Amino acid sequence: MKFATIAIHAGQEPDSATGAVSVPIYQTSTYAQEGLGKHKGYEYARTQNPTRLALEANLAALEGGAASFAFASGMAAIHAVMTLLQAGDHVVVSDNTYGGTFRLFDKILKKFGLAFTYVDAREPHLVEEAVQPETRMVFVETPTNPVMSLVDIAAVAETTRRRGIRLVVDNTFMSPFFQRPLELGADIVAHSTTKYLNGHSDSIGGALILNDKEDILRLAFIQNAAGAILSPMDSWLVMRGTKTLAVRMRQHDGNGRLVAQFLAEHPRVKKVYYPGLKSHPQHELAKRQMAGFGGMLSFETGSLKNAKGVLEAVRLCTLAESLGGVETLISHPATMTHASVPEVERNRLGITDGLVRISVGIEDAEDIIADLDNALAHLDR
Ligand code: P1T
Repeated sequence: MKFATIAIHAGQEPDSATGAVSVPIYQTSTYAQEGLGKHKGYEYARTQNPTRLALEANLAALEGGAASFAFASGMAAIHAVMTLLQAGDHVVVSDNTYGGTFRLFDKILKKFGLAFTYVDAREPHLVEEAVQPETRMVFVETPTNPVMSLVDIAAVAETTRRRGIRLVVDNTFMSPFFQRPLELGADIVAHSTTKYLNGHSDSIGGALILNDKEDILRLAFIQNAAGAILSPMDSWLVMRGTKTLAVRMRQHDGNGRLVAQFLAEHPRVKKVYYPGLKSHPQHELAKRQMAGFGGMLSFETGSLKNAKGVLEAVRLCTLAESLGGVETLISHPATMTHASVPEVERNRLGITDGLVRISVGIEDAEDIIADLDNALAHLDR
């Protein structure tokens, strides 16, 4: 079956008790047992919940994995995957990630004896060169948040496979509709379901999807033992989201291309970061690795004053953190999503005070462009 069909049907069996076509929200903490050790496979809702299990089956099918685990947030999912490791282990990380991911690694996990090396993962050989005898994982985002750099997943997977270490790919920006890292050789896919998978800016969640039998058992244990599970209500919301993932992603992509092109031609915009533009240095890799370019882009206005000018002049675009919802969101990475990255490092990565990020929504593209056109008109050249 093809993607849109899987999105609507995987994990979505009619409810066994009533035939309800929409998986019910099993809002319960526990399950009655018939006798000691006699139950229907459900004991306690941190461990098993039918609504969460339905979502997990859905997400596993969409990413082409054998199993999936849903967590209370994207950060909870990323934290869970890191607890596959132990003190003394080393991780190679793409130097540009969501600021919260860097914060988790740098401010929390380092204290527990994990070591991290950040590399420009646009160059697969730099990943290979950073691998040490203690390296147990490579963690990358592609495209990266917010400067839209790509990592060649197949090339990095060649290294990780040969060295016997895990490759974890945060696939939040593309969603499985445009990119399926497991098929390219990654071992584990991480998501903030808060974004495209849910798609309506009304739920926080995260997920991991993978194939390896032993890691599946380990993550099932971690999910239950550490307990950062996704609630039944949020599981239901994300399932409702994935049913329309295909149609939404097509529209995000169509609008993203139009907005990127508009910005690229605008005399007051210094630079646009969007993998769908021919000017993107990794445009060829984007075409090979992704089935579309999506709705995320950033652009350089040249100064904090200009960035502030745009962010405060827009009317349709909403100034807010987050991304991947139906509505267009606009943000300032340097002071919002990436404030925890040191300034020197931010500037090196291109996360300047003049950088503005847009999560292009699925409104009519003409309206988004008109709003940006109006906001940009006020800027200094
Ligand atoms: O917010 P949460 O659901 O915990 O997900 C964290 C996360 C993980 N990975 C990526 C690539 C992300 O972009 C995020 C969250 N990002 C934002 C809130 C943002 O505005 O960029």
